Amino acid sequence: MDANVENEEKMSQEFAKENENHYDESQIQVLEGLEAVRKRPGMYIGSTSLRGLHHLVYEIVDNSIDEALAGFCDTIYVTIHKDNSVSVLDNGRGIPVGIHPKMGIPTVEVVYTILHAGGKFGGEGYKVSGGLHGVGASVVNALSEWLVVEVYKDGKIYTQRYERGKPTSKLEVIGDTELNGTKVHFKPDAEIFEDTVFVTDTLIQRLRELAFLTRGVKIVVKDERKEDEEGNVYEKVLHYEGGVVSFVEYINKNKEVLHEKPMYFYGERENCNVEMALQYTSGYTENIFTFANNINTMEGGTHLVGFKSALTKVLNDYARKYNLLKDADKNLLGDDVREGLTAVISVKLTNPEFEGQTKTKLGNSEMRGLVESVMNDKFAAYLEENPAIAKAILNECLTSARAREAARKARELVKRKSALESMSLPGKLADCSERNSGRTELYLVEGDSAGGSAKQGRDRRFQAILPLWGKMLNVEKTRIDKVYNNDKMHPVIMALGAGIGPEFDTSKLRYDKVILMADADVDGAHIRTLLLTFFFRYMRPLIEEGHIYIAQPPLYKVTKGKTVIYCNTDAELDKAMKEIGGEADNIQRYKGLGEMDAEQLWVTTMNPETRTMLKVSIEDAIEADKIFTILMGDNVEPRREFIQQNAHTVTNLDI
Ligand code: 1YM
Repeated sequence: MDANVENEEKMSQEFAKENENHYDESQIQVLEGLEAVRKRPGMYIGSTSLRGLHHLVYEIVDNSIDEALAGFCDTIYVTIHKDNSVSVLDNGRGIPVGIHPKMGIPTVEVVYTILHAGGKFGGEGYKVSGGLHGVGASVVNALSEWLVVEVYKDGKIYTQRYERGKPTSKLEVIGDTELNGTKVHFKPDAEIFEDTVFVTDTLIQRLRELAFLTRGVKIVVKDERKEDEEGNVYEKVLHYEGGVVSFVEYINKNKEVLHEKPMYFYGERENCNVEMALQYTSGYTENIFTFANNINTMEGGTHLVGFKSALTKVLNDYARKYNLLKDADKNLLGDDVREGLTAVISVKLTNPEFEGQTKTKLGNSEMRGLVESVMNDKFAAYLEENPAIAKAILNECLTSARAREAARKARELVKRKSALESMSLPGKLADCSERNSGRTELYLVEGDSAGGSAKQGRDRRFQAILPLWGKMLNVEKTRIDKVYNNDKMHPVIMALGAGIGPEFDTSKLRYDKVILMADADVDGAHIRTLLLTFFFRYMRPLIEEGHIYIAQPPLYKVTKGKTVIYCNTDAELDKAMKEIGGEADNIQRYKGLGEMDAEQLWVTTMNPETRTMLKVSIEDAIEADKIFTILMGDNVEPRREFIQQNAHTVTNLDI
């Protein structure tokens, strides 16, 4: 904050009263600004769904994180209260309370009521900010039924209350304190949000990410809605002294690693810096997570490009220098050197430019050079200093290059086949007649008999059926070349027609929806998990772009006279029983898809007018990766633990 503001901060609050003109002026700005936010909340927080709701918390926490990055705060409390209000408390300097020279009202009121365009006002030099860049506080206020801010500063407790963004009191001193910090307590407005119930895990996932990215800061999450038997409030402490190194260790927790400690590299230039942690595993998947100013840059960008290019160059140089690659050998490719790699790259910069479809691609060209040069120097030095680790890593890269060559041949085969349209589609596929892929659906159906019913029951204009049978491949334990060749996966790859792995291209997809249809029993769950693992590892855009669905065949059929009601859950069954007055003629419990005839399958599960389906999405790629590793990987112990912890969430499992 600039010197002017600091001077003004010392002025008394009475100033505001004497300065009624200023006050009027700023009041008009308040009303106009907040009106805009309430009219079009999506413009400011993305959406008014659960995602937007949680976003409110992140906006407030971002201000505390900024204070931590500036070196003034090390502890943040986030509490979900019983009424689904949330409070955030930090031990920073406290938002300034002095009169703002331009606005004539206390600065904290400016922060909470005036929609400012970008960056914290008064900021100078090298300062970075995430989220809406410090402008989020007034947005959160506008979208809250009420919000109370408390500032602990200079021995006093200041407080002000707002409703739907408008002050309902002036900033007041309500007591003395020895503490420093800021507390914000708010209740999201039910007039704005579709759902106002916070999901603890969703908050924890993002706050954990922030705790990793802000080394040393302690974030304590409390949920007063949840109590254990002794009446203790649920509490989770997120505190990682290792920063991005801890982050990589967390991701690799259940994986076999090639070197014990992740590598760590740091570098900076005038206005930006980069931190990286890397650790190779013996697995086959590449896990690179990139962040810019703490925002997950899911679509990558310049920092990722710089990282990849240096990684490939350094490993090739090393392999040539020590004759691990012979003169006649081709260079290692990017895919070879990233197999089994887990990395977290976090950059901070003053003016980030976010591009791409979801505005999560970093555009600043200077970041490519910085990341590339830090990696070139420090990673090369690391390999020289750790020859045993270097050798272990290059060994894996060389094996991966050989597997890639085998995979290329297998993929060529797939491609050659699909070049001839007639040969390209698997024999078991009952295709639809519609050619416009915009509304077509592919059902992947477990078992030949259910496949038969589905074929008869479907609307053949836009619904295609591919029956799957026999033991599906567990891709988590299989190298890429074997996946391409596999006779169970091959028909799926061919039917979708969009390639696989690095060449997967959703624009070539032959169907808009890919619907997994399997029984509600252990085998069905297993097939679903195997298919989802496959899509997650080899066709991730399919999930990310929302093409994967899970069919929900009914569990019960209730008949009374001419009335037939199908029920998906026990709760629905209860409701149906009440509707028909308590007594049914026969309740039928479906054990599997095979028990339904074509007509029933159509009515209950396939007719777009009446069916319910689950859409598969990835809320959090890091958690998804962990769960697939646990469920499908080699380690038994974490799997046992996971199943024990989650058994209670399983419904409708018929063994
Ligand atoms: C629970 C939310 O907002 N903490 C917080 C915010 C600020 C400061 C400290 C702060 C910043 C500066 C100087 C500065 C903010 N200040 C402003 C503004 N926690 C929470 N803690 N002194 C205190 O950036 O120079 C905006 S946010 F603009 F008023 F300085």
